[in-house]
Amino acid sequence: MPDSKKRGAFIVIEGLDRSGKSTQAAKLCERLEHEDIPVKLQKFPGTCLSLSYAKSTYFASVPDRTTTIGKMIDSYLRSESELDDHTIHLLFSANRWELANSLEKTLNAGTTVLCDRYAFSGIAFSASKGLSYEWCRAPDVSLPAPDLTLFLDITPEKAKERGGYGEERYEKEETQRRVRQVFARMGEEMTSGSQDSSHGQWITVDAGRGVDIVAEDIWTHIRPLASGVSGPLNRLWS
Ligand code: 2DT
Ligand code: MG
Repeated sequence: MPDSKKRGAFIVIEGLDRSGKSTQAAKLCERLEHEDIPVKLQKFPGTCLSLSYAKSTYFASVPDRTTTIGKMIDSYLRSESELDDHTIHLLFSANRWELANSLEKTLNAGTTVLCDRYAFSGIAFSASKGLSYEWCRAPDVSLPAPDLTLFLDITPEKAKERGGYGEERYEKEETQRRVRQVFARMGEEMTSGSQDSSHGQWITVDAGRGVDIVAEDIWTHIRPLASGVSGPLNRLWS
């Protein structure tokens, strides 16, 4: 049971496509529920989902990019529209900002939030296209910062073996390889102490292993946060 004086933990799961984010988020949700920890799943790009909705719809891979901005992003990812790289980057960030207030309220009400992708995907995917890393980070400065980010690390080769990529814009081995390089840079910066700690803790998890082994590994990092967090929410990079 969570401590009523504490807020919920803000946990982000990041990684390449096919790294197992959705599978692990589902397992983690179930485990937290089993421990009587109130938990909500949030997906970016997308909207906030209750667990029952998540179980019935989200994990059946139905796109949940339901806000007005989410719909624009969805159309871009499906190559149904073209947008300048800067423009789509700002839309992804705007999608986080439009959901930031409700996210914060949920956390302050004592509910743990599990977030499938966040600002780190924003930077990794846009910077991999050649946009400046600093420019990519700027619009997400001062968003609610996660307490913990789990980066599910997998090689693009191994990810591809898991049934291949889908049809969306970034679901190509070469793209994923470049994105992984930016994630690696981010991970180094966030664990080296060369930056302030307002981005929360960053843990790299070897996601090339079996589902249950990865889930157990993840749980060891989540357990200390499961009963809630005492301090206020940090702001990303500020
Ligand atoms: P899913 O496969 O998880 O639905 O993601 N992306 C995501 C960005 O380029 N910028 C962002 O800020 C976010 C959150 C990653 C769809 C794709 O959108 C990319 C893959
Ligand atoms: Mg995808």
